[in-house]
Amino acid sequence: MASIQYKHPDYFNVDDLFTDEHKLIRDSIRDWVNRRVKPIIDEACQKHEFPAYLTKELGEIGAFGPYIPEKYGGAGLDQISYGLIMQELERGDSAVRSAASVQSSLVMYPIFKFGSEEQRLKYLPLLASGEKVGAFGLTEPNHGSDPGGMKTKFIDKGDHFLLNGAKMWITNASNADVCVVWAKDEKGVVKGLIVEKGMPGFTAPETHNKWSLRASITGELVFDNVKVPKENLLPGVKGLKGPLMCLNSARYGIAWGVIGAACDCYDAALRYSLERKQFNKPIGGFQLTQKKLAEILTEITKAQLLAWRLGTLRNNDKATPAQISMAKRNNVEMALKIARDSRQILGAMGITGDFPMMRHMMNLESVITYEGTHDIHLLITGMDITGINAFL
Ligand code: TGC
Ligand code: FAD
Repeated sequence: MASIQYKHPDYFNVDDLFTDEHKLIRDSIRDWVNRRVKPIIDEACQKHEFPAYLTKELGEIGAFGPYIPEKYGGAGLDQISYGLIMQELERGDSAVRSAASVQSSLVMYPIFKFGSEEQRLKYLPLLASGEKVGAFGLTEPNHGSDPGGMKTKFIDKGDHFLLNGAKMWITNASNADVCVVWAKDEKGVVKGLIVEKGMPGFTAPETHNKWSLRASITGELVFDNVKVPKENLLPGVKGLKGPLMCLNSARYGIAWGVIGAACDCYDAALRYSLERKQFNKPIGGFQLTQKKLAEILTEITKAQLLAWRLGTLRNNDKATPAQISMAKRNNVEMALKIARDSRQILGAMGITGDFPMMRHMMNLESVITYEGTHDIHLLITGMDITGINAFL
């Protein structure tokens, strides 16, 4: 019901900043989310299941690798289009945006950017169409915020590499056909390897019992003497900057995505506040409710402008990693606070699955942690403005 009535907040006419093509793309994804995600997502979360049939549909609507060139199965779109797609998907659920942003920014992007032409042609079209699912293995049990300390390593065995180690908290893990895995070579240099489902010694157990991102698969990637063909090494990058460049793209997508979650909460809260009466008048008529709604809309508007500006910088290849960190950090915190404030506007009704706030709120607890925690992004900004590295 709420999804059919959805009215997107645009207080500062941000729409005027988009091209007709941007609006067409956004509206088509919005329509798909209304039809295919909204009606089923609460039940999927309650059951702690990713609706697997959505993967092929995400491929069909162009949500996988929108900015990857058409030659490789992508749509060749710009960064604003990518952001708008993430915004609409996350209005549905962070799990759906996660599925698209991992596949696009963390699997297709490194293969496109650092892969050989053979690797691009072999993997990208299948990932773009959703025939293959991807995962990105950086985080380890003992190395989350400091991925540079990773222990996963590979050694050169002449005609193949031998990979050992484990990755943890990996989106899509048990479902993935193609994993981009970051590991150290014998000299301790971080490099990317493509590990495929079914390689002997490779297992991917699922992580159960999550209260957040329940409609997303999370798991481990375990490598026990996995023989990786030499042609599966990504030849175009060495060092931690490889995975961190992928994170720039995914963090950018999150800065847009969470606007969708916030708008969904605001839309439901505004409508409810006009319908629900207490003391013989709509609760939207009380000053304290108006304060919440006005502040929510102000924060959404600021986040929309920040994301748009970051998108224009990225279109011109001018966005710095620190600018991306600031936008990811600001917009996720904004969305989490809005999920809480809008839930309060609904009183007891706000805790039910009939409304999206609790689901978004729980999801956003992961979003504020993954792709760099809230505090790590603050320290990246701190380092950028002072020139002093607080991590050392
Ligand atoms: P540091 O010594 O600062 O840097 C190492 C090298 O990397 C370069 N660099 C970057 N390059 C591109 N983009 C960035 N954002 C970069 N940040 C740093 C840097 O210039 C250096 O290059 P070079 O040529 O000198 O070697 O590295 P550090 O070890 O001190 O760590 C810095 C820190 C803490 C900022 C970084 O490691 C970090 O961002 N930590 C957070 C980890 C994180 O975000 N993990 C995310 C895992 S993936 C995930 O969560 C997916 S969720 C999926 C979903 O959506 O479902
Ligand atoms: P830690 O690094 O142990 O941090 C714990 C706390 O310490 C945090 O509050 C942190 O901010 C703080 N802290 C750490 N260092 C400092 C410091 N120097 N100064 C101040 N405070 C500090 N990873 C992948 O590689 N691929 C994925 O697909 C992926 N998907 C994920 C999906 C979900 C649902 C979740 C929850 C996580 C996922 N991650 C993935 C992992 C995610 O990136 C990490 O959880 C995140 O980077 C934080 O690492 P950690 O959990 O080990 O926390």
